[in-house]
Amino acid sequence: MAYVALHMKYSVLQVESILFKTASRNIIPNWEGGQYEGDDATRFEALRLAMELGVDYVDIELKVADKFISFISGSKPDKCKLIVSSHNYQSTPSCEELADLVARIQAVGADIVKIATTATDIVDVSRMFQVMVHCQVPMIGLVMSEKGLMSRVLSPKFGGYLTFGTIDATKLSASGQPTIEELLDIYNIRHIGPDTKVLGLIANPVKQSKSPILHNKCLQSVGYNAVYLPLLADDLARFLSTYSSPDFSGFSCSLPFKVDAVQCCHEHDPIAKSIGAINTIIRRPDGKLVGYNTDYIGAISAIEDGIGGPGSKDAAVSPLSGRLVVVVGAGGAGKAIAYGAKEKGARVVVANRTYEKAVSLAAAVGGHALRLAELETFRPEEGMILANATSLGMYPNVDGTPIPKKALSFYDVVFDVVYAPKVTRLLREAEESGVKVVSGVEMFVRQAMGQFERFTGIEAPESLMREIAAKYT
Ligand code: SKM
Repeated sequence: MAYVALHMKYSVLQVESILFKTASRNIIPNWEGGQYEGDDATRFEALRLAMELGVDYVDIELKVADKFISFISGSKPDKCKLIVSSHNYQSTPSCEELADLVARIQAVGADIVKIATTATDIVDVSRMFQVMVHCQVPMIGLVMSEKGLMSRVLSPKFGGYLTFGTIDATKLSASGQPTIEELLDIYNIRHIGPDTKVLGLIANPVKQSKSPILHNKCLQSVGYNAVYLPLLADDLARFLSTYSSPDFSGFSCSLPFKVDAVQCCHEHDPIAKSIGAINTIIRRPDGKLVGYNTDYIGAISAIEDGIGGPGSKDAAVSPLSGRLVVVVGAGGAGKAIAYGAKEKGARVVVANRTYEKAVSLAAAVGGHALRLAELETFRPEEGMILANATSLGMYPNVDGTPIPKKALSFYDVVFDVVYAPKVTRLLREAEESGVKVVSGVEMFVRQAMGQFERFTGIEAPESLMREIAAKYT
């Protein structure tokens, strides 16, 4: 058996002893989108045998449910529940179509309705939630693909009968399936219920992020009833207007949405407004979205501590004061660092692939703009500080770097916002060139502390955060 179903009311041991389906996706027939090419007679026999051997559930597709029910003709033991399922590997239909499907599945005599659709956009999952909360019979509603992950983790919140987790991450029975370990240890699924608040990182891509593991472990440590999800979105405004209930109470926001987030929020913290980028969104009880920027303090304090020596961050004068800071990237993170460097009295140079964006950010902080190619020879003075605020070098494109290695020796300190991997190509080459480096992990932890406090109103457990960041980055 390649996966087990996690029944909300069962203990782990009980769950693992349930033979839920005779195999994985390869027993779903090819006409239902699976890989099973055999005949129904053989499959029906296997399911009947499983029933006789005492399984708790059998799962049969709606298209052949009538045929299967006549085949077993009243011989189903009382304890065995019949799940009747429908799979859609292309899309998620409208609420009306889903409700109609529920009614058709109920009509054939299912004990449990199961519908698995596919998310082409994360907002598709909301339709499954709507149908699940209104369903009068036990229902399993799952939305496949990475964009559908929410449907699997939030199943207990929206009244789902059970959810699926794979035992082995390399053997998924459907796309987007988390592992049992992730469901239990990271998402703490046994504690998710109707009142659980939903937090998460809205980004694209999002898989590389360590925020879910970091925030979930910290939420658990303080006993706060919330779960933090990776939210792979295509459009920030569409996401926020779809998941607009008070329970969707806070979000981190990363590439490529930090600048769009400014338009999406009703109110802004003054610093976030001046920066023009937001990495934290809080939904107030009145429904209004308020935007903050915790990147700024996270990055700048990490760089100040990294520079060290006299004039450290606690001194009246920042160690950045009077220094030349070269910021590569003019997106959300670039804006936060350029703004912060200027606030600390540094002179700022901005280099960016799209030169016009470098010009506009440089103008906003009273600095100068460079083309990316100019970094190779740019050396107006000694003691410069380089901050990479692009995603170059981030998983999976770990070979990327914003500047040729030979130019790194022009700098005293090199900082990278990328923290996955912990040692990026930029940081490795800087170290090889004898330059002091400041890891993105420092900024990651510090910006997350600010977010955690806004999400929960509770002081962030800093040492636990550092422990988790050290273990998982
Ligand atoms: O600003 C942060 C964001 O809050 C979380 C994050 C991540 O999880 O990778 C990266 C940064 O953009």
